[in-house]
Amino acid sequence: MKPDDTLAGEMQRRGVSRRAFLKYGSYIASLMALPPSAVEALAEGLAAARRQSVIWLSFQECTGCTESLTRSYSPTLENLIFDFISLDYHETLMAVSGEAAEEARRAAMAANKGKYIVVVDGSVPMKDGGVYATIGGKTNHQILEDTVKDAFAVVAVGTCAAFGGLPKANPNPTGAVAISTLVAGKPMINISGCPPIPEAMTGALAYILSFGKLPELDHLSRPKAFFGETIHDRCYRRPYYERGEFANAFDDAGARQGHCLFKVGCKGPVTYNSCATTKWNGGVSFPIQSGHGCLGCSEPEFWDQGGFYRPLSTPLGAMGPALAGAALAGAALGVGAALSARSHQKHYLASLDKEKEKE
Ligand code: FSX
Repeated sequence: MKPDDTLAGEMQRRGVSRRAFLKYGSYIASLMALPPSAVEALAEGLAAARRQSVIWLSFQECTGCTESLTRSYSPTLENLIFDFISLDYHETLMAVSGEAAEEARRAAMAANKGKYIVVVDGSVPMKDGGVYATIGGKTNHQILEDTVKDAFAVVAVGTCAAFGGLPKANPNPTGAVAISTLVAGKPMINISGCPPIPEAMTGALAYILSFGKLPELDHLSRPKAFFGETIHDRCYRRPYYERGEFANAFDDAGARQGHCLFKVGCKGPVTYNSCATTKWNGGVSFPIQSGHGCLGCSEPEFWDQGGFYRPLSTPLGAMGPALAGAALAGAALGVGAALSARSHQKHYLASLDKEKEKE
């Protein structure tokens, strides 16, 4: 592909019609719940976008984020969009290695000064001078600082990069930190999840390509389009929750009848992500649909928050008629989801604090 080709032009050469391409743009826009006025703008912006240099840095992580991206439902335009992006450095996916790989990173930075996007997965070890993860004799911290200084924007993918994730979990032996604690003065976005949903990664990148700016973000710098609601808000099992019908074990009658998984530890009420709507593997399923509660993997500290199978608190369905009635009245007014998420989070975190005090 010539460097000045547009994305629509490249897709046309691959047999994807402009109409199909614009449809893809509309699909991304609808995934991101953009207003109708922005749908055409995103599709046209994406069609006219030129090759974007992306430098992908991998630090302390399990490579699940890259696996997630490469295992996105294939063949789709999500895959092709990454053919359009010039992925100039990615240790796992690039053909070269060693000094040639480092040279490719330096060359991409020089050729695209101020324009390239740095995608980072994994956290950075800061303890003992950062000796726990080095590449070519440089610490992760040095590589990050060096690469980010001339970048246009930084995208932290995965909970490790966004919040520290597994490497930062207690007792955090390497002094792992999130990327946002080390990057200042650059537009930055977090796409959390362990791993993140592929469409959340491609959708956010498509938005940046189309509009040249970051999408609207929440208080944790995540795109609101994918992280604006809890799993519980959109869970198809929610009617069971509201009626107080729960699985009490993974092999009981409630579980077999598809009842709510709250009592077997589902963290859906306090987890902001789009698994319940976007789903995984091309929209086939998501953990709750497969019979397992949400682990809360897109939230900070999820590894340390009291156990995957521990219930959050008393579910609304077990609150008694008066309180449950008030909550349901709230739901009818459209405020129930937010209220229940907030009250669950409050009770859950308070109960953890009490346990810590006892220890
Ligand atoms: Fe972390 Fe990603 Fe979990 Fe793994 O790169 S978010 S451990 S899926 O691989 O960083």
